[in-house]
This record gives sequence, structure tokens and C-alpha cells, in this order.
Amino acid sequence: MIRSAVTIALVPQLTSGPWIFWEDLELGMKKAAALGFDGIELFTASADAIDPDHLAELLEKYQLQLAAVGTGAGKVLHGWTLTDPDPEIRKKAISFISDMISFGAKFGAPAIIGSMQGSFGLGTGARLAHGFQHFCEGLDQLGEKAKQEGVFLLVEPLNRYETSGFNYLFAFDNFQPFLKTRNVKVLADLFHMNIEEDNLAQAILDYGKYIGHVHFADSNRKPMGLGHTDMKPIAAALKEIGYDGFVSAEAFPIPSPDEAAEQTIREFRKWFK
Ligand SMILES: [Mn+2]
Repeated sequence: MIRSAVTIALVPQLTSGPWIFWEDLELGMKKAAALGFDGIELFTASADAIDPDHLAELLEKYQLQLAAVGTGAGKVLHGWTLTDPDPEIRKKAISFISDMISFGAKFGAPAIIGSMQGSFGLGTGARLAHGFQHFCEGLDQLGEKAKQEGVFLLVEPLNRYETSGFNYLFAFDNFQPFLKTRNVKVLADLFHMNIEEDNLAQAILDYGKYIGHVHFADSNRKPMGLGHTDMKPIAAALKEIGYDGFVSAEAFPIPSPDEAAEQTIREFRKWFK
């Protein structure tokens, strides 16, 4: 069954970004539950930003699942990535994501590697080769860590303006043979895909076996339905591949967080119920 989720951003240093609810964990969860969302996706400053017992109580209270946890704060707040040329920084990136994997795994939720992949395609050929090698090493280590914790690891292709690394679903087909771990799945973010894929629905059909999570946002990263993405063939493709994970609203809180959440759940029901 395809499940709905909505993002909650809890990083005080950030005041804008593609997240629906902000600042207040319980209020966001209360609103998500009232609208009928199945789960929440969290973007926090670190793995210890939320007391796991408190989160467990709130998930129980509001009957919500934890869909996924973002790790991008490692880059945004500290400048750490898995492909930094400096081995000390790579180590910090791995440690940060590793802690986030453990936190999410307490609730059966995977961690997402998006911006923490860095931008390893830039620069000379040697830099690219090293970056790619570091990327694979990081995914191997973290993929196996996630496996020990009983969850999979998500890696997300981002559009060309956010990384020169992993940009398309099909690229995973190319680099997966270089990975030792088989515990990595791909996050299909409809906003990034709208920029990079030739055809969103076809990419989902072709690489559906890798997809473990979906980010639900329109072509302009507003809530679905407020841009020009054609959801009909995309929803049909997700059903055809038997996708049964979360479709999670990682979109701008436009026109307001409450309206963005309402718009999202309306669209979710239109396409997936
Ligand atoms: Mn995303």
C-alpha cells in the first residue's frame, strides 16, 4: 500500500527550504494526523536532536509512522560530505549519517543520503574518480550499517544545480555494480526528476526495482498540483511497479504550511486512493 507522509523541519538555523511543517514537532504531528497522513519525515540538526522516547510517545499518540530521516544538516550546518577530498571530513560525514541511521532504525525508518553525497563530479578526471570511489565507499559502509540495524539506506539523485554526482535514476544501474552492499535503495524525488529525467513515468517503470521512497513535489517544488508535473502517468507507473513505500511531501510550504499540507493530502488521495 502506498502511504502518505509530510515533512517536518526542526533545524533552528534554517528558515527556508522544501519542508511543509516547521519548528514544532508535536504541532506538526498533530496537524499531520488530523489531515490523515500515514507518516512524517523528519529533517533534524543531528541524530540526538529529538529524544527517541519522546518521539515514540508522539508516534503512538498520533498513530503516525516515521517514514524517513534526512541527513542534509550534516552538509548544511557543518559542510561535511561523503566525497570531500579531506578524509577527516569524510569520516565526520560517515559518523553523522551513521548516527542518523541508528536513530531512524529505532522506528524502522531509513536515512536519506541526498546532499551529503557532495558534488563529486566536478573538477578534473582524477577528482571525479576519487569522488566516485569515496561515494561508493561511503554507501558500502553505511549500507551495511543500516543492514545491521534492520533498515535499508536511501540514496537520492539530485538535480544538476545541487550536485554533479548522482543525478538520474538510471545512474544507479551504472554504479550499483561497484557497490559491495546490496542494502541501498533509491529515492525518486519528483522535483529533481522533472529537471533531469527524459520521462518521469518511464524512469519509474525502468528502475522501479530500486525505488524505496518518493518525494512528492511539483515541477516548481511547490506542493503537488501547483506546478506543471503530469501526475497521471507517474501515479500509474508507481502502481504498476507495485511500489508500497511512502510518498512524502518535500515541498515548499506555499502558500502556507497548513494549506501546503492540505493540498498535498488532497493530491495524494486523488492519485493513490
Ligand atoms: Mn528530495
